[in-house]
Amino acid sequence: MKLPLVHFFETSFGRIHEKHFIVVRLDGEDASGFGECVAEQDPYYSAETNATAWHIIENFVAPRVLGVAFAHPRDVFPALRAIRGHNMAKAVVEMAAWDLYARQRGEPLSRTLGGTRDRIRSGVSIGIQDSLEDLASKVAHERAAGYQRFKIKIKPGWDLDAVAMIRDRFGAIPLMVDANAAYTLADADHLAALDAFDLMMIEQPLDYDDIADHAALQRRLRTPVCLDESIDTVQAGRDAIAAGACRIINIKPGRVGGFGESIRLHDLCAMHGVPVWHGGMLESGIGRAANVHLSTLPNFSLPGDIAASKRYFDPDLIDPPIEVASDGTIGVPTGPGLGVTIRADRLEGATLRRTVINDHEGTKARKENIMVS
Ligand code: OSB
Ligand code: MG
Repeated sequence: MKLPLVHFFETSFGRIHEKHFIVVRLDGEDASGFGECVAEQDPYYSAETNATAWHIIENFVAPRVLGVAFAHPRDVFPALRAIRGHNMAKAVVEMAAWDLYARQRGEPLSRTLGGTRDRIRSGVSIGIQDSLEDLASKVAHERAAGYQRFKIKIKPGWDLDAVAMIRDRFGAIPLMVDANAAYTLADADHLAALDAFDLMMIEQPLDYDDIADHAALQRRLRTPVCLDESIDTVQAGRDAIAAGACRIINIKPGRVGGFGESIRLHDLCAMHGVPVWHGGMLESGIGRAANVHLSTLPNFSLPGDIAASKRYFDPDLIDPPIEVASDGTIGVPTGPGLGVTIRADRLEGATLRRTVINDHEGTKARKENIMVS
């Protein structure tokens, strides 16, 4: 799919104006399930890209899933164990299987996942802007919309001044920063200056594999460290907590291999008293609705990066779009599965390429490639 973004989004690794992503539809006997892959065009947030995800889904995930009688969608991820890494490719199929299963049972996905609330707390992620003035007007706009937490992206050269400006102009709003791995431990003194601003947390300041360095940094900061990119498996979460590398974890199901692994990570964090919140990857309504459902689990105790559809896409691929109430909460859809209507016409309009993979009695996978444009 290709969808234009309402506003460009800039992180420490670059600016995008449109979103390219894969949607998987999994057809069962009496229903279909949908999933949205969070891989991007470039291997900057993660090693995966849309091209690698397509390759892995088509050649390695599909043959292990199609025609197999799974008792429960939690059995899908373990069935993909032979495939190393590629969690985003695995997750999109696994999440479509959960949606399919929930629809077959006629229950909202939140219930299938073990969720316990009917509204979730919403926060916004504000990208790097061209000027502090632009940042101030973004914060003012999102504050007026009622969001419960404000996150700004930072990088060297766009950090202390941006935070100082927000504290100066907006006072004690719930504020945090996300560096997307833009710093090294050599920047520890610089990052410690953030302690003066009472931030809720600093997200992923250092590199992906730097668990030990994050632990060293956390020892020097009063501000809690939250890990995103580093936690690409449940085991990485366990090791990061044991090492003292973070006090908070951001869960994105695409990053850890789907809902089953997200639930395991959520439960592990709960056991260690580590609060979690749901991350976002600029998803269309399909992935956004999935994120809303997962956020109903009890240890998602902090507002997540799940904001209104209209911040990203207009129109979104779903009806109704995800909306945020004036108290900064989002109602959880109550219909079967994702509980939102995926607009076939808009899906069609956004489609760049489609592949149909069939399974006949679990023996031969027949593939039919259709280039749409
Ligand atoms: O690090 O959380 C991140 C978007 C793309 C890639 C990585 C990240 C993000 C966001 C946006 O912060 C969250 C959202 O609004 O979807
Ligand atoms: Mg992040």
